[in-house]
Amino acid sequence: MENFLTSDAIRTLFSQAMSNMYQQEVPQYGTLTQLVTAVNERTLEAHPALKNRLAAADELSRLSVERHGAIRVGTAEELSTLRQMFAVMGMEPVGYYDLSQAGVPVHSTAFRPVTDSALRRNPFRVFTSLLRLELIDDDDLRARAAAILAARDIFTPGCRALITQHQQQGGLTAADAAIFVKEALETFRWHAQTTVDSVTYRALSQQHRLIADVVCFRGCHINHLTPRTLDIDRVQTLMPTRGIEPKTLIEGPPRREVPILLRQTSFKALEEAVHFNDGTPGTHTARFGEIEQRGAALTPKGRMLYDRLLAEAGTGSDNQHHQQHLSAVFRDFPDDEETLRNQALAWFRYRLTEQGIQHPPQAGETLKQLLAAGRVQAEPMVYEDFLPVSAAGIFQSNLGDVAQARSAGNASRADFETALGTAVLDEMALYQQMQQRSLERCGIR
Ligand code: OOG
Ligand code: NI
Repeated sequence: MENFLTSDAIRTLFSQAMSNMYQQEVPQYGTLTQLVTAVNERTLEAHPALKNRLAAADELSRLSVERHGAIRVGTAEELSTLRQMFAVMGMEPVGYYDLSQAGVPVHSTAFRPVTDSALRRNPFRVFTSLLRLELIDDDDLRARAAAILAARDIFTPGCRALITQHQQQGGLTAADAAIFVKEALETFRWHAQTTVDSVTYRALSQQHRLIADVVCFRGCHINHLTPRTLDIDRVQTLMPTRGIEPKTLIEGPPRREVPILLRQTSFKALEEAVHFNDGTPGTHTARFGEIEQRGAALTPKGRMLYDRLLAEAGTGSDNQHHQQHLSAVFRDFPDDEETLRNQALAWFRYRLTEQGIQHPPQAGETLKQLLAAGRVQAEPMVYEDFLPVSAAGIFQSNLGDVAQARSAGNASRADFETALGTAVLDEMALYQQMQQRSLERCGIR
């Protein structure tokens, strides 16, 4: 029996290699990561209670390795091969995101680990979008884009071979895993040379800048990597001191006592030099930097309340006012753990305290009694996914600020799953199972 590396270990090698590559490619990402690390350290020093609870929930160690990235692909074959590539790293497609309602001609999923232990080790996620060529209204241009995409292979032969080998053997040795990581990285590397001439590039770009970004290159370059901060407001304020200009608004919920879901901000995409294959020079704007602050995962009931309040708040043109307004609107969202739990607005992970280990739950004792007696403790679960409205805001801030309306709400989950080659997992079911299993581990049924 061969000695295989765990998928957790391969994922960590890969996310580290990706981070190193992106740091070389986009130095501002390195600067932003340093700022996030500094702010996280200060936040932990200033809030020992936060530090203790993160440590108790075994979440402190994952913080420094935690990242998400984003990529965009053009064909069903590319998407399904990516699914198989990410499977080697223990990452599965979770959730369906329809961005067409925001005028972005893509639909997406998030590849991420799904088990408690894998998430604790390294929750690396990749937000992956599939271009919807059917939303290009010019017939000739659509056919041309499809032909260009059909002629490229964004995976190296070595990467394809190791994916197959993994499927056949059920694992990879450390030596093979190292080669796999190196080969897989090639898919996400930046190419300054386009596969098309300047006329084609411009025609596609005029349809939608995203279309040119997906169609005109040899690979699906990683377009951002996002470290997790414990204080996004502070990082947003400090970004200009490091020469980084943030987008105007922080996306997502307001600052709260008990953070919920996901707050995000980014800096604008860089205008980078490219060479068209007719020999002329030009520029392309795709790659940027982003940070996120993660909070509690919400139940469907909590999520409905979030969506309603977010829609009610609308957007603003000034972050300070927008945040104040959001905070006012979100007064209707309970902001203490007990109420969030009692009203079943958020998911929780339960564990036995020292006392609970000494006096384990007996048949007939209720969860409420055990919590009151301090024998069981509840921690909100971290939200591991994304938010479509925020994602649309991030996309748009990088496409020039004018939204290009495409098709108002045109979800096509079935088409996406056909392209992917499998159904996406339901994130709510995953949280529910994690909560249930934590209760069972405590001996509560
Ligand atoms: C993806 C944008 C969405 C997020 O964090 O919501 C995203 C993209 O621009 O390709 O990464
Ligand atoms: Ni992102």
